[in-house]
Amino acid sequence: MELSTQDAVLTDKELSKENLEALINREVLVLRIPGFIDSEACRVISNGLRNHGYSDYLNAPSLGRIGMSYFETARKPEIIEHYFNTAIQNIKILRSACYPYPCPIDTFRCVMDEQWPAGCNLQNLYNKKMFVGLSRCMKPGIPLLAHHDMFGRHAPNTPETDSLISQFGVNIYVDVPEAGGELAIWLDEVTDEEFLHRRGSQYGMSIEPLGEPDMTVKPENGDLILFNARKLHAVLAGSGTERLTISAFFGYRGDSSPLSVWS
Ligand SMILES: O=C(O)CCC(=O)C(=O)O
Ligand SMILES: [Fe+2]
Repeated sequence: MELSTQDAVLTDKELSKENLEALINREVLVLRIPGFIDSEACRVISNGLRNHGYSDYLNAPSLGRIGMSYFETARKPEIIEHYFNTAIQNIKILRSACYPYPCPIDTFRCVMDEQWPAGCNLQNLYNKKMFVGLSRCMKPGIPLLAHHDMFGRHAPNTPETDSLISQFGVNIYVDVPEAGGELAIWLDEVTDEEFLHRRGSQYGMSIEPLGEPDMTVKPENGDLILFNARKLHAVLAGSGTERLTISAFFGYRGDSSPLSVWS
């Protein structure tokens, strides 16, 4: 394990119970596994994703995605229904876009299950399976606005969100621009009420007024990066090429409970 206390990034060769605990116990802010997928897999998978094609988020203009984020449902019953109706189909779409490589989020789910004593499951909600493995495409010059990720906002008063102790962002970087595209993190944790107030009518907060981020991580192709999604975070604009990732969240509900994954 190689730990730089200055920026609180733990870089390791593989996911393990120990490095997951370091992240969960807030000893580190970011856990990075370089080479989670190799460069040939990155090339084949990014071609497969591009060939499938991206469509825009329902509520975040100019941000492309394959699959759907539960964040897009915005508590609207018809969109929630659509999310669940397409969840398994979207998992299969991701798999076929990655073929002949395994979809890296499937591999991630297996490794999490292998390493965490209580295992790791696909998240259930309203007695239905959620989707996992959202692929995002960010165009050059356009940042992902600052936000935190709160499952509870989108599914309030459910046992699945009430039991959540913490929520982590998971990203596998399949094609990242040479310049820009950093994951920026601020140490602040704001209440969801404050966040919703400060973001106004945008899906997130503008980055500049927040001042310098407390840390930035520049992802490399093939990296798996996990971080505390309750911290304010953003993606800085990249230059030249699109930035392609496959993403998820994982939830922690105590040492003897299974971890869970969803998008
Ligand atoms: O693409 C990234 O580096 C992070 C995106 C993000 O906001 C998330 O995964 O929660
Ligand atoms: Fe996020």
